[in-house]
Amino acid sequence: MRIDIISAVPKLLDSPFSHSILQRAVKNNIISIHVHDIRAFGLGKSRQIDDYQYGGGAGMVMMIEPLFNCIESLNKERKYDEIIFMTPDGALFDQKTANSLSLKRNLMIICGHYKGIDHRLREHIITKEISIGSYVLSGGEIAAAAVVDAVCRLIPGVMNDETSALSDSFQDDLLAAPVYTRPAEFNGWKVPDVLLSGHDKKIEEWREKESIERTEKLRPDLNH
Ligand code: 6GU
Repeated sequence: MRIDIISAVPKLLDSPFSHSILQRAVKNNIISIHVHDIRAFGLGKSRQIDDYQYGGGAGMVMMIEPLFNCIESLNKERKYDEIIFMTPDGALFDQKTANSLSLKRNLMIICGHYKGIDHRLREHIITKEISIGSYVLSGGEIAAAAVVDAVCRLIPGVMNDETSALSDSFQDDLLAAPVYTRPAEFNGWKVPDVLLSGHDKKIEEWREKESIERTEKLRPDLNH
């Protein structure tokens, strides 16, 4: 999968894909992530990318031209399955969306800043709008990093058995069961006996029961 991210603050995206699982996926050519600075498409000597909004009001708006030109330069190179705009008024991102995006070949992600982007881009160019939660971030970059992480780890070959995505929380609208490692007792705090029993079926039943109980208690909104 190829992911192109358009940003006014590309430095914010230096680190998230340079470590751990995503770094390995990049090295193994399973994913490639390309960050583009909108400023390169800015207007005039000052490379302007934002302007006051029509009708007045506080806050700058990202101009249509630099973004459009940046998007078009990429569209000329390949066909994108989705052109995604990261915005707090987008559709709430969830595991289902991550699963469906993980099946695509080419994704373009646009990070908003300031008051937002000229709405004509949303009307004519953007194919999907995503929010990662009901709160406001100062830009779309951190949200984009969250989406890219959630999507990429689902691509076959990105994770090994140890990090299998199948037993993740949310994969079947259930939270994951608690996990423990050695020592079996610390400070008098014990690991549940069943996990030390070596009895696979009992362990599986215990995990399933814990999953259901934790989901009902902590996330009653999930309908498993
Ligand atoms: Cl995608 N962007 C911004 N700026 N804030 C957010 C968000 C996105 N999702 C939740 N809050």
